[in-house]
Amino acid sequence: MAVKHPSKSARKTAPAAKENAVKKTAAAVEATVNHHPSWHPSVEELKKSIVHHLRCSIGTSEQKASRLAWWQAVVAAVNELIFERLTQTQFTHAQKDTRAINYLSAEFLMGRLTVNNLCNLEIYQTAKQALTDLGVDINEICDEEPDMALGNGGLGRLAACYIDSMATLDYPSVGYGIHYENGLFRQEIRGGRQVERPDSWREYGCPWEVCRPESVQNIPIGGYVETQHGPDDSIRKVWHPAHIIKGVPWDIPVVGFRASSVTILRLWESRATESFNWDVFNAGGYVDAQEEKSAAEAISKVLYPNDSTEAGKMLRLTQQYFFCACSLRDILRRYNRAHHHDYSDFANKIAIQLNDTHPAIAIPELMRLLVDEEGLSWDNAWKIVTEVFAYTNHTLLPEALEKWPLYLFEKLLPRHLEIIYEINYRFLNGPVEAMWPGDNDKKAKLSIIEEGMVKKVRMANLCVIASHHVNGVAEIHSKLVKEALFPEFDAIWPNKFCNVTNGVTPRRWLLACNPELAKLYDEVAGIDWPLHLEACAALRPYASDPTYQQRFMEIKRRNKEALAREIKRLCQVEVSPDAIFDVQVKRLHEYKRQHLNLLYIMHLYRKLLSDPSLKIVPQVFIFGAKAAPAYTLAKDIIYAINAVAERINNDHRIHNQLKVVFIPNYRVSLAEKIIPAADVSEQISTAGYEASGTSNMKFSINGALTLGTMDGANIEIVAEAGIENNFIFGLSVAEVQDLKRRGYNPWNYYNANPDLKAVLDWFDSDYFTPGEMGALSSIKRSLLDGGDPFLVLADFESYCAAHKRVEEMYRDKARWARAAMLNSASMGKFSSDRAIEDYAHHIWNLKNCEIKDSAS
Ligand code: 26V
Repeated sequence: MAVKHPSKSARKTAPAAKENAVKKTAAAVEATVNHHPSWHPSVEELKKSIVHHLRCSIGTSEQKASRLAWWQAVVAAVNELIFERLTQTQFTHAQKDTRAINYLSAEFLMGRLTVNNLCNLEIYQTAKQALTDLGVDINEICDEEPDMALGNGGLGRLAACYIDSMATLDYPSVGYGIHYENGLFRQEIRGGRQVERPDSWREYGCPWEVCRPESVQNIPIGGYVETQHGPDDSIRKVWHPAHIIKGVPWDIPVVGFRASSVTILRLWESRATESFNWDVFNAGGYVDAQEEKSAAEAISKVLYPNDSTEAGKMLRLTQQYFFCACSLRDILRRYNRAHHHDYSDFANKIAIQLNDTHPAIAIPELMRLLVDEEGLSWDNAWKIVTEVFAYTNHTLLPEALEKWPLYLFEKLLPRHLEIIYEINYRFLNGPVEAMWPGDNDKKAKLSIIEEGMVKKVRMANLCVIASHHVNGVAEIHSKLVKEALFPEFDAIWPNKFCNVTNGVTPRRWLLACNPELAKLYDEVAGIDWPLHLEACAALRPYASDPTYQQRFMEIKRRNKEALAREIKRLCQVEVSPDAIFDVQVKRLHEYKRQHLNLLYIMHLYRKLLSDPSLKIVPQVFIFGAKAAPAYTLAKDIIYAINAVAERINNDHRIHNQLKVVFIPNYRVSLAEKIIPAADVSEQISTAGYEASGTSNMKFSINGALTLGTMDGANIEIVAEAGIENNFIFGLSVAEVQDLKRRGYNPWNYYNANPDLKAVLDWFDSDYFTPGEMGALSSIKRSLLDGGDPFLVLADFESYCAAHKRVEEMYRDKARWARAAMLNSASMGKFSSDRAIEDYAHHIWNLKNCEIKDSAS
């Protein structure tokens, strides 16, 4: 199925808002292009291709095919279009020897690819029609696709949005990560509690991925370092590794919108090397050989459900090293195809972004490859390294900043440890000594090595020292990174620290997940808004227009009805689309304060019980959250939400005015159904703790109002959408710092507020856990005896007041519709395209590269 692409000018026009003259709906455009065989397949062509693949690739027939088989056939047909474009993209990049960004991330939370790829190719309607003609429902077969859950939460999903934008904007780019056999665990709720089950996203194979045996890498690990003395007093370090692990690359195509570029996400799978195995095997050690094989394969077996600090340190460091070592060899191999081991141009051609400290080990590994293997001098290699790497910080939580025990390095990566020592020595005796001569306290604070009972390697310090730029992910966060986390580094390198506010891809988070709203934007903003989200501002003038308000709220209504059906199916709870859908979906963590939300729900329930005539706006509180398996309090909070939900949902005294649902197994594909249906977006972290948040952006784009603190990107969101169109409450970052400095005592709030006291005391009863007195007490304990580290009690009153404002505004339908529309229409800044342009211009110094049609 040969498909040609139109010229760039036809694919990308200026922001459509400026071109109100010709406004066509996307469906209309698809309809026209379908008559243009050189651009898109027609319905007939696509049908033919799907049936062909059903028969010849999948080996079944239209009569017998299961939904899974239909899905596989659709993917095979779509891949034909994608691979042609991928080849063309790679050919162009190689021919022009373009500078490229290599995005290193231990996580890519891709979710499902089918609908997204169809939308980015602009053939969703064509595919829908083709399948309808074949008697198949596109939604049903797309629901067959397992999520690629190769990430924990915000950080991993951000990486997925960013590679979508890099491809869309024609930036030469590769995403590098780990081909986990098991992604983030599947969550089941049994008796109200979280149970973790393995997630096997490719149990029946993943039709999007392609194995590339020609690019396999061999990775040394363990062993010892020999120092060899040369004749001229020179010293050579020779690493004698204990094991060699094979890295097998799997490529997943990343389809830019309107197929501008098709780039790749390259994920490394670990395997045992045959040679090693066979030596042992031949010597009669079959069991040893099997063990060696298992150990090697264990490396990419499972994604660590982060936030669990202690377990599996060794394996996690091995994972990080493994994927960085594979990726760097791959980068060097590509570079050397054109440059034949002349590294003078390396930093001009290669940029590497470190997504948090997880890939920090790439720094000493690149030094090792350049110095030990390629024979560069230390100074030359260090110059290259510091021109290549940039680092993004994603959290200020001290317990989340990676520090690896030194003994692990000695065991796994002895040569890397030596290199880290050398980097550290030169740093402390160079810039640090120059700025603070003789100040040993400063040296101890800034050293890559942390002294103590167990010496540790501070990965963040290593990243800051080696990177040309260090960025935070929202204005407030970047300010704190610079001023609170790394002030001395900022004093040494005043231009190193910067901000790139996060963004999300409007293709997945509006075009694909909310087709009706997307259509409305086609109409008012023109069809290019997915490339220029700021064009959606064209809806703002209509925010007070009753006709548009009605249309906007009818779309929301239909999304709520769809979610209500899903909730019925998944939770067996009946909820009314007339109620406010108040949503908090995100990883469970104390700093995100799901328990503040729960306290309010219990408070509201208590009010309804104590005043049977009380009429409130009906409300449905919707939760979705996974807790790290070892995080006991987080799991207790999930249990508490479910226990409270069970009681409230079955209490007829409150006349269905209040419902609570916990949707199990929250993941990207559920987010795509939940977010378009939300009225209220709960973004209630303690100010200063949520680096950015990205679901806050997705909710606003889809017309939810933010109920949130002045934290992370919330601050920038309400600056764009108007604070009066959202519900801001609670202590600010400065007030949090101040209260903590003065000494925070949660008991004061408990004793001063009878409503709060009553709700907290409820946790000690068996009201929500009949027969199990005190089953929820751990939450109360953490908030009182535990000192309430995230100031839940301090913000309770202000949170209640904000909820009151929510109810008031919701009663005024026109006011609400206006606020919802203004939120949605004001999110241009939060497109990941803007974020990637920021990175490209300010950090990567990267130019885009247009991919021409293969036939032209
Ligand atoms: C890691 C850990 C590990 C140990 C214990 C506690 C803990 C808590 C959080 C984390 C996650 C750290 C990295 C991360 O996922 N950050 C998130 O990155 C998003 C994308 O920039 C951002 O929107 C979120 O605000 C931020 O939490």
